[in-house]
Amino acid sequence: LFLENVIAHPDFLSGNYDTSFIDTTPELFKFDTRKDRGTKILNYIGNIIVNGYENLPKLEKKPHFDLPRIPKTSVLDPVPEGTKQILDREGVDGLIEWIQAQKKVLITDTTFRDAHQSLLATRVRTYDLVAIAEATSKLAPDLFSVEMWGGATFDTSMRFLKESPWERLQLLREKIPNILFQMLLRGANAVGYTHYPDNAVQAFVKAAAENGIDVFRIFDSLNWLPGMQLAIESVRKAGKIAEASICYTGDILDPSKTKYTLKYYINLAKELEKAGAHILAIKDMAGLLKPYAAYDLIKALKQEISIPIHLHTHDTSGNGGAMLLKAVEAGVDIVDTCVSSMSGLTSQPSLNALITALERTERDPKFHVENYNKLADYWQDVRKYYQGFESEMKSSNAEIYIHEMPGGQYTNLEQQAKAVGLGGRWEEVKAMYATVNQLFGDIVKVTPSSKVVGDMALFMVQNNLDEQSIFEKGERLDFPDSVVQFFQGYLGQPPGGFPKRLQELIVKDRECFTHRPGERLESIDFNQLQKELEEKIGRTPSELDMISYIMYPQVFLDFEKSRKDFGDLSVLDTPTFFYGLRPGEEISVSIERGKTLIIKLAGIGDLLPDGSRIVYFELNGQPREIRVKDHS
Ligand code: 3PY
Ligand code: ZN
Repeated sequence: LFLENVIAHPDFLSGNYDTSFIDTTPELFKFDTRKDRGTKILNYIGNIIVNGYENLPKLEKKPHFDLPRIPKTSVLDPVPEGTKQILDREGVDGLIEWIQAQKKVLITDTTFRDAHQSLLATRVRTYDLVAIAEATSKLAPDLFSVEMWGGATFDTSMRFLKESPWERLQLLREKIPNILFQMLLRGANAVGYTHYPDNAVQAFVKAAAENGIDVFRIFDSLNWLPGMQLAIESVRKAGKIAEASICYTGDILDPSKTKYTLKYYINLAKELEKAGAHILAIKDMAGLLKPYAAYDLIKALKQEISIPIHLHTHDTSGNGGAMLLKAVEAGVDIVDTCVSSMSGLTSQPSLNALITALERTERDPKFHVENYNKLADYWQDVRKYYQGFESEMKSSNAEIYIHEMPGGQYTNLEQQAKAVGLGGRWEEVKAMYATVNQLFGDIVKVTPSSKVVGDMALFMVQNNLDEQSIFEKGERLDFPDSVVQFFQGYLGQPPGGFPKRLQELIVKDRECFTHRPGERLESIDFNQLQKELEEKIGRTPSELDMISYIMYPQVFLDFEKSRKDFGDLSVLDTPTFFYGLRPGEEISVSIERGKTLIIKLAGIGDLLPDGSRIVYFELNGQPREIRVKDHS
């Protein structure tokens, strides 16, 4: 007799037991919580049908979407060699030499990360990335890199999409074996919003490298060198490419702006080169770098440093394409762009446009634009799935030079403002964002420092405060946590330090520090953590689980619960994931190789007295009923 749990035990069945049973035979109380995968998925779809997807308006009927156009490539075609093979064959130094030897400008495609972080609130799902991955590897083998991980994608994938960021990385790596994979790493903040202990950052970098990341773009949200050093060292140790960033803010051509000058950026670039950067990134996260400023900056940097330069921008003002051309003229080595149908506005400038603009010039990247046009068709179709996350911004906007908000923050802060009831006061929030920046002493604004400025702007608009009232009432005000921690020094030190009086008002009697936060944070004890997490999730966590948990404890636990309740949702197509099914609609879901579920929605029952509804499905031809609580 195989006893799975207590219910099958003869003593239990005969009623011959007391409460000591649980102490003497604990193994019998481990219930197998696996429900069948079909039922789990039906539970998810049923819930979406009745209640809708969080943060999207619930629609009476699922919109109709045409199948996205996936460019045809033959599985028999070999995958062309690319930059990944150069790195694997010749090592980091060999790859850097190869970059230096190129006359053509090299191109990074950000479609898989920053483009959708900036346009669609980071919501693009692994399903839609994987579907176009093979075509990308075959049609775009000349890319320098695909930026496809890090930044906000790490938490968003677990938090909103209920899928694992690590599985995304592994699946894409399998499908794109020929192009370097690039991620955005927030220095000592890794992929989070706060500093982590040193050994957490080291473990994160090591795991990211082992699972497929080649190029780590490292930045500090205040351009603070000590916030980047450990990450640079960790990447070097992992044998990967450390690309360290100067975050660009202000305007080097404006003589009245004396804080972020050409000299300031050159000094920082030299320090980064000295700290071990293989490549220098100019990270123009808000799109403030104007065409002629880019020319001056890159010309000067080319004289002062000897590592390659990789330029990143956002096209919010509409000047992005012009700026890239001036940068190419000045000798930039690599530029970030994305596929045309995901480009422009708060995203990157169009790859398709740039490569045609450079045709038959000295630095012609010699790409086949028709290939990118095919990839653009796919993205145009897929983008429609995510229409509910699109920003209100419909045209380029030069007000960016006033509020200086990073591209990746714009749609997110807009959503945050709506969530706290300030949707109608969005213009005021943007103006306040600029006011807060000045109040804080004109800081670099990029995750997480940009979030602090955003939180303070929302706080001030919500409470009808202005600059003057902050100083008058500051002692009695309860500032947002992120603002207090920022002024305590949790994100590091801004150039020129914090404005003293404001710091006193905000921090009150809490402690402030000026050294690296990682130095005072206790190291993670991974053995201890494994035990702690095992108790919480009822299984032995993998190293990757532990890293996710360190970065985002509650988000990871919620994600784990979703996996238990609903199974792996990354197998669902996106329209079903967001909108459920129409009555009569049938889909097939491939849950693993050779295992497919055919799911059909037969009907939705009336509201029952207990506030629930029965959703009627057919699962592989068999009727199935799912009871769902109606939250409306
Ligand atoms: C991020 O940190 O997510 C960014 O995209 C910053 O620009
Ligand atoms: Zn960006």
